[in-house]
Amino acid sequence: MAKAVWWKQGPIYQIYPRSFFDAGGDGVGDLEGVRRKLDYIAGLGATGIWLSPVYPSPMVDFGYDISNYRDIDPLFGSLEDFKRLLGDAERRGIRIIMDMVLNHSSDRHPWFVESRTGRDSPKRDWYIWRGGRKGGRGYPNNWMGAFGGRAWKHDGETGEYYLHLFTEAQPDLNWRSNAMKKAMFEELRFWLDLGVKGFRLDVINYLVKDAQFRNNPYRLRLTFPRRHDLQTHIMDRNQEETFGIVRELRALMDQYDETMLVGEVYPDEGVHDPALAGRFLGGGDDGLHLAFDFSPIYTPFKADRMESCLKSWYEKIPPGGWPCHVLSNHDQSRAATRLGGGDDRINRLLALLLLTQRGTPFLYYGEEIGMVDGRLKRRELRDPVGVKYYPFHPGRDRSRTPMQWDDSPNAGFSAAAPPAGPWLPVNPDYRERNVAGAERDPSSILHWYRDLIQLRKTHEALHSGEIEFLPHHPREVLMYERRGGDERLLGVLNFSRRPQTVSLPLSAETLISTGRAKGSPWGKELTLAPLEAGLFRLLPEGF
Ligand code: TEU
Repeated sequence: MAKAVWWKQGPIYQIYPRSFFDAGGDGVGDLEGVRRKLDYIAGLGATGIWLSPVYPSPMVDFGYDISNYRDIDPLFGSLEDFKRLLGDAERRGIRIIMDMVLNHSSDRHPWFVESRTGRDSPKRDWYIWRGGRKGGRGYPNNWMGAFGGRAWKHDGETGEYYLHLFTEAQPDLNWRSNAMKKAMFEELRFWLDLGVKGFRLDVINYLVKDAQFRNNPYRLRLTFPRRHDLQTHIMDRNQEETFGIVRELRALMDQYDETMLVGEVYPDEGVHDPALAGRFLGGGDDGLHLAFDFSPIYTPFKADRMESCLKSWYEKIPPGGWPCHVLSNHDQSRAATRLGGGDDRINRLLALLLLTQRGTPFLYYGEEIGMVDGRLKRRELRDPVGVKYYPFHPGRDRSRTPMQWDDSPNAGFSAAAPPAGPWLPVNPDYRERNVAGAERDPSSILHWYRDLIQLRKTHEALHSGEIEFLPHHPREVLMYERRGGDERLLGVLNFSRRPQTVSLPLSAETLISTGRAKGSPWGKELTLAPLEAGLFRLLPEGF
């Protein structure tokens, strides 16, 4: 049987290290904590881990503001801890990819400290500096920061503005500077030489900005008052030159074995843009290996909507390219809340959807036990977005609450005693929803995930096969065929809360289903229970 390379096989498990497991007992998760849970991750069947940033950082944006690209923040451990984690993961067949923030650094990064010393600093053009309009007092243009206010900060010392598309503690790097690019590529090499197998590239489509710094046009939106979302970001993102840099990044990766780049391609808030994500895959072998299309995150829980969303994503994958899928991450409301409303039947359906599509599935820690969003009080908020926009925007802390390991205090995440406790409150539902309890219960959602991942691994049709969506069935049902090796498998998902009957192209037997026993045979008609999701093997003609 054809074996898929690790990053095509997946799933890749995203860990937000602050919230995974706190081995040090200070209330914040750490690398040693991740290392101790490797058996759990291996048991799940993940082939890779994506670690959200663990580099030294003032933590204004919880690590997405890097002040040193070559080390580990003491909060998470040391470089030695990292190497130990890497080695132990590798022994279990798990690769590690780092989160890499190329668009901006922290304002405490020595590069920026040097850049801001004067207009003639040798690193001045490593960042984006502009004089003001109207005699120097007006902002250089109308660009807004994603985390509030203008994207320009006036610097008293040199009288110019620097660009920061996120907080002012995150100055944007200038990717038109070859010296900066060269230095940054060396930072990537540092990790590749250590044995890291790739990177998740933060806001990769933001790297290059309009050469003339023209204004963004405005768009109409009836949403919460983030002025940033009232602009169409055609000037501060998605510039043609970015694709050239992506090709160079790919060429660097190609010097190392089995490495992978996955790009966060961030569209205008709420906009479906699979075409944009697809462009980052280049011709299939000269762009990123994978790119996130966030359309499913903006899609409601409806079979027909999900189908058109997935289809349009597949259409944008270049020949030789490879799709990936994501339902939850550290920025968004968890799918279990957003789509599932806490209903485990929906969580199981989503798991089957994610793990039986064509392309690499990404799992966000806790998704496999159906963790839901935390509900935080104002004083508990830590995320700069939540703090700034309270109560209009919930911020991102809700999807970053500690992993729920067991029903002991702090959900077994940390031994930190009150009043300190975990850095974010544990969701009180941990008493019923936790790994230890799910392990003991063979009918738990955790076992459902494991079984699906196992199936994905052992069926070529699932991990490497083609996909085709089948027409002619009730609108509430999503039905697709996966074909590979000599097998034809059928995913049938009832998105409605009513029974639904579908006709199958051939008789089938059950591989796995929320509604019926494994192996049970079916004629050409299948009646699904409410919210049932199943995977069926089509039997040869005549059965
Ligand atoms: O996210 C990009 C981004 O634009 C989102 O943070 C978005 O603004 C947010 O979800 C509010 O709607 C990436 C990282 O994933 C995020 O964690 C970082 O904060 C951000 O870049 C800056 O590095």
